[in-house]
Amino acid sequence: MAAKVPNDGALSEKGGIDPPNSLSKSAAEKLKSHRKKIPSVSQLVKGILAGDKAALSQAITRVESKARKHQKEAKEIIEACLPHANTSTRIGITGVPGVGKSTFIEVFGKRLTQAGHKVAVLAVDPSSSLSGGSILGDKTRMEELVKDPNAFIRPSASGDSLGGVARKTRETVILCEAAGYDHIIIETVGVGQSETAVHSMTDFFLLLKLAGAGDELQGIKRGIMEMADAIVINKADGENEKAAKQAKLEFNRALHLYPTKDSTWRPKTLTCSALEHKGIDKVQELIKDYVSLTQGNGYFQERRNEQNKFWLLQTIESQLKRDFYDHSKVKAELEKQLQLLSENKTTPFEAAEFLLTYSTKKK
Ligand SMILES: Nc1nc2c(ncn2[C@@H]2O[C@H](COP(=O)(O)OP(=O)(O)O)[C@@H](O)[C@H]2O)c(=O)[nH]1
Ligand SMILES: [Mg+2]
Repeated sequence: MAAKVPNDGALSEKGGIDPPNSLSKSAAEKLKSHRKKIPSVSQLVKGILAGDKAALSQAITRVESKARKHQKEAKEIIEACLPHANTSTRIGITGVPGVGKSTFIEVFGKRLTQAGHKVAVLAVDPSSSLSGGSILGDKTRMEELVKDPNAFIRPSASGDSLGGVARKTRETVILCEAAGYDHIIIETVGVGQSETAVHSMTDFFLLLKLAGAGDELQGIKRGIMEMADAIVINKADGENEKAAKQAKLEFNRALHLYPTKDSTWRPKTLTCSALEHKGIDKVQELIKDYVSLTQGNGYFQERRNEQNKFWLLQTIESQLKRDFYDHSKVKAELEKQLQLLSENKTTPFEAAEFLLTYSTKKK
């Protein structure tokens, strides 16, 4: 084989062994990245507004980056995109692993793009820093959508706190909207408080469920029923169809126990089979009905305003907290106060007050 290579003399000196794959690959990538010019903020903004997926991806990477330089750039990009944002229907989808979220999003997303829409799929999954992004693995289940020029799928941002992940996702939504995506689907597996986070950044919240053995209402996290604008029982196919219909009735009954929402929308229950593409059209119609109702009565905008207010306060709180604990003097004094506390020489309240005065002093 080596004889076919024209300059095999040089090769045979190495005993005919190919250079290690990983080495040559990383070396090639290094070379490539040196040659490729890093796009400027204005280039990225221009790309995003033109709907260029590569520019969008690169901008999101800046949003997700911890480097100060990138964070500054991200801020500029977001600012430039903001006037073009706020244009989409934001849909939150939650449900336990295996319920069929990815399969559902694949079919639902396809329907939307076929109707001329542009769909972005994002995820809030605080656990994904361990698994490397839940959607990443799911991309195989979204085979069609991944290839669709009118769909954009982004694995969840990793982060050490839900607040951090949620912020990045919210900023990513702005960029996606500026890039022309008129439907943003945000998926969560419901770890910790992630449902609440997704609920507070979406217009419509959909809970995917499975028909169980008569205990459908058990094991459902408190508050989720209240958040849901629709409960959709998936896998309503084959032998499961009857149980799904039964579950639908039960959920419907349960939903009626909740007070009417500010939106005046009555949460609905549906059944579907993402696998057999059945009932997805009904879900699509339902969301359309919801949007036209809430846009008509002003609730749609009101809720977004409320969400903005929530995130503003949330951001202040987390920033204050971080500044406090990052304060060099606080760090040292905290240890001392904890020691005093253990010796019964102070009270938690006195110690807290003492420490809080430090955070207002200069570092
Ligand atoms: N029978 C049936 N299986 C489904 C349906 N939707 C999804 N599945 C299957 O359920 C499994 C989990 O689906 P997936 O979309 O990955 O769930 P996720 O973890 O919620 O994203 C896969 O094996 C799917 O093929 C459905 O409507 N009917
Ligand atoms: Mg999935």
